[in-house]
Amino acid sequence: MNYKLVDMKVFGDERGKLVSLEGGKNVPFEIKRVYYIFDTLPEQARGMHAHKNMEQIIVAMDGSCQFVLDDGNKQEKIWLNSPDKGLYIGKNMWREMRHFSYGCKLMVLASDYYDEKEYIRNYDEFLKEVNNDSSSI
Ligand code: T46
Repeated sequence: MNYKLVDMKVFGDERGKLVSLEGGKNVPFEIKRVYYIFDTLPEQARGMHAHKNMEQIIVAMDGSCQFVLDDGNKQEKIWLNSPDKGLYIGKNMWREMRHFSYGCKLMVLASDYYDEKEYIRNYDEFLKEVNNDSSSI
């Protein structure tokens, strides 16, 4: 499974806490894009796609949600619920985000610019890609 839940180093004192993310250092790629997701709803799932090459680190800045991660052979579910945890997702991983808490805010660091052609939004196509099956449906 090409994902990892990473504990971030937290600089904390009586004033609060700070986490620093640096491309090529504790983030294992050059950061080309940052986006964030907010105003989500518990009954509305997001994701349902994979990326051909994109790597990302996702942080729940506030609230929580569940990620369902699927490499085409097995599925794992993890909760993202703390700003000191980063979910690294590499290429060819189908993801679904669901069970958002009210007020959940996700920040995402991405290894490349947005390119819709880089998405796989059809699950059968994803299975073909990961199984390296060149035959058409
Ligand atoms: C991912 C998960 C965690 C852009 O125009 N630029 C962007 O950088 C992004 C990320 C999206 N968009 C447009 C494309 C759609 O029209 O914003 C709209 C919503 O995107 P999408 O339906 O892909 O959102 P999610 O939450 O399903 O997925 C997003 C990322 O797209 C995806 O890469 O891994 O968050």
